[in-house]
Amino acid sequence: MRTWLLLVVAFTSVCGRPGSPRDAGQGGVRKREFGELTELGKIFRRCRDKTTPDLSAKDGLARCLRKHRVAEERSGREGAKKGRKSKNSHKKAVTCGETYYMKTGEKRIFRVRANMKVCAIFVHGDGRTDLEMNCKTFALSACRKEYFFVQDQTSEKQFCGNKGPGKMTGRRALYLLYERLRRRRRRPRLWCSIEGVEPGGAGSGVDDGHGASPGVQAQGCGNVCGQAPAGAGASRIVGGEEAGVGEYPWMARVEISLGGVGMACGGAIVTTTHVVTASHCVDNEFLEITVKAGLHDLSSYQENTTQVIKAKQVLQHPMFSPMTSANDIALLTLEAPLRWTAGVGPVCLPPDAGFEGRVAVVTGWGSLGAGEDFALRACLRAGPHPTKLNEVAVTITDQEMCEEAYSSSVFSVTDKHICAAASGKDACQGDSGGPLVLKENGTWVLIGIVSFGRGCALKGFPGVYTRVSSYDTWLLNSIASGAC
Ligand code: 4AZ
Repeated sequence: MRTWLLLVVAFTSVCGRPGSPRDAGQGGVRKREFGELTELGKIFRRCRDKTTPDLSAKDGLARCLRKHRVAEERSGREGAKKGRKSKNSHKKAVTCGETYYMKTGEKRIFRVRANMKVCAIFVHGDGRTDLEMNCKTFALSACRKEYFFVQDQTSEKQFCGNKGPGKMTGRRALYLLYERLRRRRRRPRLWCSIEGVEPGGAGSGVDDGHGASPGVQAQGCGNVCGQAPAGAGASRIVGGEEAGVGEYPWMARVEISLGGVGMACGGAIVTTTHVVTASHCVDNEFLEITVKAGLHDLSSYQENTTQVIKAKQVLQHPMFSPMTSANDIALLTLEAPLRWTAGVGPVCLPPDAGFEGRVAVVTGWGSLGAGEDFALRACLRAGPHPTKLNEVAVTITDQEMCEEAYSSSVFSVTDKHICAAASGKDACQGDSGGPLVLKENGTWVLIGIVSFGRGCALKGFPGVYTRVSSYDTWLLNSIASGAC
């Protein structure tokens, strides 16, 4: 972690994680917090997580819902429509409680009528079709009165008031739930079209209607990813400095040993058994890899908070090129699961968005100063390395400018990279594999993995990171189902 002014300011606050869904109290009767799931929402989530969205599991979701009496309510009008061919049969209103498998070109309408109390539907692409949802009309009462709940295979979000979901594309499945909790004066206005379209590779994650969607998480994990103590990151953007203890719970130290020689890289925890790092850090089949989570100070080992687990599998991206550094991403599978604690937790995978001009944070135990020579991708080099985890705030640069800066380099920058820079601040030797994160709608998402760069904090040469959103699908497919 290179900083121009080496301002290493001790930051002593050991923060808890207020508001984290993981910390939500259990049992007893208490008011539902904003955004927290209702009982129905929880059943809904359970049904989603239990059911794989392949066609062999056809109707599994609907059956699960019926078992929990969620799909019972079918208004006479909607029920009567079932099976009847409408004049406009490609553009049909949905029936509450149904599961739909949509072909390309098919369209359904989810709308809320004034007398509706609850309505849940499941929509899947038929395997060769992506789903697009567009809510053209959205005006509900306050969340304590009614809400619209949208899940896809990896994320979920609740909407109420006038803030509906934005246009959502590239979904393989959508689970929609409207629920009226108490009387409301306002007539609900909710009209969403769901359309089957040719797969187009757009990102996943439920959109909040503000452009980019929040983070993506492995299926069935609930919303535990991307939670950090309040105040983490952005407030302390002056030079690089020591991170707070437990400030970045997804930060992992990846220790690599080859025939007794040790190196270290950074890594990002994404599930209890998976850590994302750079492929160049683990590019040898004889490595022994140990992951340390919850670690802060390398010089005073924190036995109580640090979890040390060996990696049992290393999955390098199949198209990784050590020559050009293309596809510099790898997924480590741990021998045993990590325990989520205040200082150890997962980061979310990112939505597919640009991020240019946004401020992000990179963390690591890498070098505090480096020469201007082209930084080869050794994970740990001699030189001043901090013993405490450092953080640095950097701005995502213009993509074209970065591609141009590295155009004559063998390590070329493509749209599968993301670049970040700030005057006198950068990732450096030893930071490789570490996370570049930013906070998206209250959730921290992993937008980059430290990959390479010319020197460190060298003017005109931003730090280059593997663009994680380009690998969301690869990661999600590589994370064994059930891992969370
Ligand atoms: C490295 O060798 C390294 N300034 C990481 C990041 C950068 C340079 C070198 C970017 O691990």
